Amino acid sequence: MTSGIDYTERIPNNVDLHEDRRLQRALQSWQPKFLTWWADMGPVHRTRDVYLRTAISVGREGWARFGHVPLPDYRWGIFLAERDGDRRIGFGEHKGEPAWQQVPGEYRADLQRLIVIQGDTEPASVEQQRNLGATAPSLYDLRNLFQVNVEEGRHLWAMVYLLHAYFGREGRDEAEALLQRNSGSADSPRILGAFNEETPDWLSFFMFTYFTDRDGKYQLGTLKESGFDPLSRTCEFMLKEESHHMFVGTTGVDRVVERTAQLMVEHDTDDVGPYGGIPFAVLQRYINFHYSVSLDLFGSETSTNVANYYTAGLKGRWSEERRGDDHRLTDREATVDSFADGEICTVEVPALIGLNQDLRDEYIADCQTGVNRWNRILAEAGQPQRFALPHVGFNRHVGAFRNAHISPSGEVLSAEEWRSRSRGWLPSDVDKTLVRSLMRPVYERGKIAAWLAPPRSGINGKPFDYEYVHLA
Ligand code: BYC
Repeated sequence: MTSGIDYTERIPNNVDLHEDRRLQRALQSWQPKFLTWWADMGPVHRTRDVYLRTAISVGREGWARFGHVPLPDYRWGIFLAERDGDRRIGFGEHKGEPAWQQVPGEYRADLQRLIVIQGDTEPASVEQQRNLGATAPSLYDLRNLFQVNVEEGRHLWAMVYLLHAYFGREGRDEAEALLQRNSGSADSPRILGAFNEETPDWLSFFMFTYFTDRDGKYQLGTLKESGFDPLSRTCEFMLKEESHHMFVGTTGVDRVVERTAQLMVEHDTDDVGPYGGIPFAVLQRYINFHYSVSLDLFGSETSTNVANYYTAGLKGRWSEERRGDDHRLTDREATVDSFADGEICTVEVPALIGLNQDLRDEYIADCQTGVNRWNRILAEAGQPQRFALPHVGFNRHVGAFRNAHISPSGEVLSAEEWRSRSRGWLPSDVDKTLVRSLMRPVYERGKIAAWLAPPRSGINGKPFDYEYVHLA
């Protein structure tokens, strides 16, 4: 395998695809279906070209090229991080054995399922975001949206490559199904809940890229540890691309908060809606929604699935290498959240079955850093309000709290209390209407919508007023 990528090939790749004609033919027959899906379900907004980053190498020193590309000409390809011939499995009952280059028969079904679930989220997010181009707040933001979209498309390619290369007929069928399920479809929805929610406005987009893409970061981080080396290597490279998606979310919400704080100071009021901003309380309700929906993506606090994945060496922990234990966990215990007899409590469980919460806790700590940033922006503007992550049991549909009614501050409520009070904690129709009313497109170079501040710097050293997108 080479670290450079040959763009003269029909499917650019660094996996020596030309040496396996059958696999190459199978992927070449999937390629037009992908392009049809992109045309039907991908970005609706017409552009002449977009200033995009394209991967050209997986090496440490420089892996991307920037340039204006017509979206339909974007070259999706297959890129795996370089192979470490000495890599060994770092956890579970196969700890210390050489990493697998082929799928072990006994783990085939589990691995396929993990890859399908991961693969399903990638096109789902493109579908969720397909109409956002019509209301972009600036050309800079429009470019970032398309960058995220093309990379999610590439992450789908990454999973489809694994399915085709290692899972035979069933893998090929699953690759087809990834294009047939659709976000929000009544008959054939996407697998995980958050990927069937709407992303109807740019505030939702920034929240999604902050909270939901961050689940992607953590899940990919655990799959990067996998004993199945091709999965590990593809996730390692995906994580490089993923960091830009986090950046879009983090700085996107920063800029909304900055503008809201400016308007609060200027007009001496919390109610900045009439001045073209998004009020603090609305932002808090969007945080509540996107955070709680994203927590559901970690599965249950106790899960035999995750115990089996770990023991088998398929899915590790976040920063597995840095953990100071035996990396097998067979005789360890962990404390996880629970809800029993109408009370929020914790229980001791075997550490292996508590691993979903282990990952979720890492994620929560990371989410808190964003809240701290946004609160600093408010403090610097001299405003007393502070954002907070809601209680982990708030608005949950998966896991220990799925049948509980819990307020953002962690109060246990009756179903009736929840019905009357939850409207104040989740985005209401009035909030959504207000946010949508602000979503008027701004396509003029260097201009920006009134509800968010411009970015501190542009992309790849370009100024904010660079022509990031040429419209059709
Ligand atoms: N919705 O044992 P349990 C990303 C199912 S995001 C619907 O508690 P487990 C991205 C579960 O499948 C990262 N169903 O959970 C972000 C199981 O079904 P089966 C995506 C759910 O299995 C933005 C049953 O309930 N990658 O990359 O330990 C843009 C019992 O589940 C949900 C991954 O998630 C749900 N929320 O963990 C673009 C990594 N939760 O098997 C991209 C791969 C659970 O009984 N997936 N269920 O039929 C996994 O590691 C695990 O499957 C999960 C669930 C963490 C999702």
